[in-house]
Amino acid sequence: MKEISGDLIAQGLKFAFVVARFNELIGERLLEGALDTFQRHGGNPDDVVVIRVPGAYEIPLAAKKIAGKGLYDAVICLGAVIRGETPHFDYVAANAASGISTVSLESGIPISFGILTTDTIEQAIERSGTKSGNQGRNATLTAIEMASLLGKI
Ligand code: INI
Repeated sequence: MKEISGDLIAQGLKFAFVVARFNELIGERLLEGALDTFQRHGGNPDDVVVIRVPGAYEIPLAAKKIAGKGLYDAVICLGAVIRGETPHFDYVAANAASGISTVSLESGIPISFGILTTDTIEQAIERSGTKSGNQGRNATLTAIEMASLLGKI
């Protein structure tokens, strides 16, 4: 039996981080956790580009453009979509999720989903560096593992 799995070594990997400015406070915490995780796993800050977009809805287009350059091993998408009183949340969250998955399949590189979709700002704070961890870290770890895995398959 042959088994293949990715490792968690970021040394030599080039990553793009696409961050939504909407709910900026949360986005910056996610980015902080993401960059710290990249470096703690051996990644070099010189191998990183950070791209800022207005909101989560715009993330897939920017991810597609940067993935298409062929310069990066993975793209990490970061942001927070927080439910309001209208169905706007559903459209923004659904477009971000399906757009990111489409871009990943089309580009052939890992595009990880580090976008929080929460009912309240408190839930977003909990998932961006307080009691429920930091989704930016998880998304970065996933991207490191997937970039490594794709290199081995
Ligand atoms: N964008 C977000 O990133 N998070 C949100 O919670 C959000 N809400 O709730 O409206 C949001 N809206 C903006 C959207 O992403 C687009 O920037 C806008 O619709 C223009 O295309």
